[in-house]
Amino acid sequence: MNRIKAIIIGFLISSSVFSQQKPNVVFIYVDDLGYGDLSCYGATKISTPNIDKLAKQGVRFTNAHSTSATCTPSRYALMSGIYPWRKAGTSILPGDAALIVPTDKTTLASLFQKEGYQTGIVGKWHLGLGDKLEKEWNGELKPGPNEVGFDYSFIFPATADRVPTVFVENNRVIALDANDPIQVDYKKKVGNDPTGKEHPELLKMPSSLNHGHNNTIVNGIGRIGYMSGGNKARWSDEEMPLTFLAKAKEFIETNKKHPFFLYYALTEPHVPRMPSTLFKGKSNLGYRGDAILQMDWAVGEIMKQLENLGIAQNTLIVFSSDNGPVLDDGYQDEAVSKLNGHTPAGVLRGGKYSTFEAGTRVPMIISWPKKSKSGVSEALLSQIDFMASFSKMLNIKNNEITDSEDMLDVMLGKTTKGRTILIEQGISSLAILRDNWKYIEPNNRPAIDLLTNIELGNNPQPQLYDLNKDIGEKENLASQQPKIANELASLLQKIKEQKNKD
Ligand code: NG6
Ligand code: CA
Repeated sequence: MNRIKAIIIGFLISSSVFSQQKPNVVFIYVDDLGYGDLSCYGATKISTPNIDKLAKQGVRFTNAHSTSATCTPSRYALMSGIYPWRKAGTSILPGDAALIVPTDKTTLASLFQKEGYQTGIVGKWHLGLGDKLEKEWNGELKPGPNEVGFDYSFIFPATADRVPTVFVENNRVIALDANDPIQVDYKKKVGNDPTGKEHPELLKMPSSLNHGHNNTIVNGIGRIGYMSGGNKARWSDEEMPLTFLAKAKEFIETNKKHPFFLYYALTEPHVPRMPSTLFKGKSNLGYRGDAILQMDWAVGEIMKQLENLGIAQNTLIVFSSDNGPVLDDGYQDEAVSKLNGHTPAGVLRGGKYSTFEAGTRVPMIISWPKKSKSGVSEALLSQIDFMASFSKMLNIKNNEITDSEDMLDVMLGKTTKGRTILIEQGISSLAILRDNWKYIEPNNRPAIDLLTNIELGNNPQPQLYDLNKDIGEKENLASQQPKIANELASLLQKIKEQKNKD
């Protein structure tokens, strides 16, 4: 009897020790932040002291990538561990799209949930809600984040420039008024709210010409898509990021005694850039710079809170961006005219949407004070690898994973032996990296996006760059090195043809 007792007690002690050791994870995911936008990545015209501090205590990666040069596919990959170009329907979603994350597969969130973590998402979602386009915005918006592994969710559905501009908490729009039901349409106008197109005089920030952010006006800003109703539920742009911060902190406070996984997806510095009053004009670089300062401040607030609660040592923080930078992405917000020599993409070519490096090579910092080393790592790493790496960290065998690679030791700075091969997804073409070589498949789409003035990386000829010698992708070596170019072309083809297990 005593032996059995001892075994039980021993088991309880060891499992409680284990549960104490499990780190909390705060995954901070920002929107459209470029490789050169932070002072720890070399920016001199803007200072981001809080993120710099995080970089000092953790590992700062110089060759880390989102899977894609836009938001929805990058976020899909993060959640699923599957390259988004394998799945139709994973490009930038409208605000009324149905959920694209499968509810019957392991996600980054359900991985933690199955291990007994409290899981939460606060911020931008952009992976669809409900099972079809037409939905009852006044009812339960199911399935959503809560059906794919999050115990708690406080989100806005798509992007800040897309309707509906409301918060959705655990499947329901908050501050909903039954007498003022919400309707959303992306094809035709609904209700009587003025649009930016009809009433540009009502706009506090004009839309850029030809970008089309001129449908329903909310908070003096023209949006993509039409909405009516829900007047009390609509957030203001100045308030929304502060609300997200407050909710993220509330989630941490509630779960401080329990292992938690928080996916905190900030909207900054995505358009429309309309920072809170405190930050307006602070950067001297226009609202884009101000939004970056606001974002840095929010990261600092989270770090401070973790320290004050005494859980900073055993909390793993990831900081990264969903795609590269863009200046004019729909609004006349002086992002271009007030740039003042700042280089959002740093030394890289291209930007958001691009198959050149600036499309997907983004800032990434990982810090787990108790376990990770500090320093700079040049290892090749992708956000798609979090699925396999966190599975490893949690001791979970996950057979569904195919494209994700276990990079836990790289993430913790224990080795710099990262990936050897990675696929990058621009808006209209794919590229493959193998060691120092990068091959971009030929593509007949425009070389430059006329709206954003970004070089997309498209070229009817194959492109090959030696990133060790030419990180700015200036010299196309495809005709000088046909063997390498052909090898990479067929490797890319082979990877494309691989079937996923689902
Ligand atoms: C583009 C929008 C851009 C932005 C982007 C999504 C136009 C002309 N441009 O289609 O403003 O909303 O979609 O950005 O409509 S992302 O970071 O969420 O991918
Ligand atoms: Ca984005």
